[in-house]
Amino acid sequence: MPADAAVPPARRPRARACSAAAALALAAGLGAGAAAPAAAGPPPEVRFATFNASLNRAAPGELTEDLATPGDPQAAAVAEIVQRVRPEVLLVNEFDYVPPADPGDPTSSPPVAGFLENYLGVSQDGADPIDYPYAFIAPSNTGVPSGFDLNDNGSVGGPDDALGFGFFPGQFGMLVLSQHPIDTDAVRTFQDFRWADMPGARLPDDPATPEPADWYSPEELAVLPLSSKSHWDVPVLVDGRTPVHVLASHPTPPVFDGPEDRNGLRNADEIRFWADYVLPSRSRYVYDDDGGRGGLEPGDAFVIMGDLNSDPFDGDSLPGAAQQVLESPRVNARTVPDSDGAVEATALQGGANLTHEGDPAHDTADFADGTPGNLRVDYVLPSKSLRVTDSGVFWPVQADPLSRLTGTFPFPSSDHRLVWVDVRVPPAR
Ligand SMILES: [Ca+2]
Ligand SMILES: [Ca+2]
Ligand SMILES: [Ca+2]
Ligand SMILES: [Ca+2]
Repeated sequence: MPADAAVPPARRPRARACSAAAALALAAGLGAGAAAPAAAGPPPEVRFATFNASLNRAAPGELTEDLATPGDPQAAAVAEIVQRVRPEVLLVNEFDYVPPADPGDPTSSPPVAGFLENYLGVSQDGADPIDYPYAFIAPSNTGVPSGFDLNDNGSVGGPDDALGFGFFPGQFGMLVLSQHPIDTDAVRTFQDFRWADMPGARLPDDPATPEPADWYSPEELAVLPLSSKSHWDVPVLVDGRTPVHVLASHPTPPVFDGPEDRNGLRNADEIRFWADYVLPSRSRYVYDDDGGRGGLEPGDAFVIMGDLNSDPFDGDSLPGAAQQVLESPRVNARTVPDSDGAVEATALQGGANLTHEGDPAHDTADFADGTPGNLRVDYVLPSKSLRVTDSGVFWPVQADPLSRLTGTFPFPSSDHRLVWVDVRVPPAR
């Protein structure tokens, strides 16, 4: 096996009908999607990736501090993975939210600035630095006090009574980085959309009472959002003109609860939100944080990205939860990103992995092997209008020197692996 088997080949945008200017841009190592002029030939390929990078910390300010200078070994390993794969559009899950110093410039959020300047922008162990001129961040429900005893343990407060599990507001947030411009005015967020406002919401039941779906009181449901972090529709403009909607989220883990399964049910509805959002016939109930109604139009191109905390076959999520998006008539899920490293990990780690129904090559997270085992939980799911040309999961086999970046527990970077998909983006009409 070649030493760099886990590293995807560089994209070849317009390789078959390359203009001289585009060839020069490529030779100069520029992101051709962002830099190349419009040219005849096949539509540009764009690499989209999602990575739950575990860039969360135990207390507010810690991530800012860790990224303010080079030398945080975990952030360096995360950055090197990004530099090796070189996605043009990247969703980072588990990146603590800190408001930007300049509200109009997301890259001025201190940990974002630190990550860009001190890690991604600096060669990590010989890999080329990578620039992301465009970014999007926004507040997260994690760690925001609800004022209610949501977990019914008899006291109010703490991470499990927050609007989304977290020890402080913004912990486990999200970050979108892009080499293509972001249509900032068209971004929509769904942080405040209430779970109870979803028709047919899977509201949990308190098994100790005869009334159905009564785990949460009406007062609690009046404040409880659907999204445990946030749901974002971030349109990136490929080549500065063709919108592709990045649909970013990080549904709650379906565990850490009781027989009422409040987290499993919420996880399934957080995933369902996108299945509804991409179908005009099902999205009428949706409202965003600015009061805008509805979802995508029939012709809109999109990529659903994120750690959805649901494997289609194994683990603890509700049966069929991941299938809501995988089997959507608008989603192109035929090509499943895979890796040799995940197959090797299942063989080496055994345990629950050996009883899994899902193909181990599709796993994206290295979880405990007693339960639940390694799972496919991280997704990059393009719309059917986008043709997939290549894809993969960055999970090198142990003989690959880059295996030092993913490793074994306790992981040098994250318990999740970066998932990437290349798609052809037809120019907007
Ligand atoms: Ca409580
Ligand atoms: Ca009940
Ligand atoms: Ca494992
Ligand atoms: Ca598995």
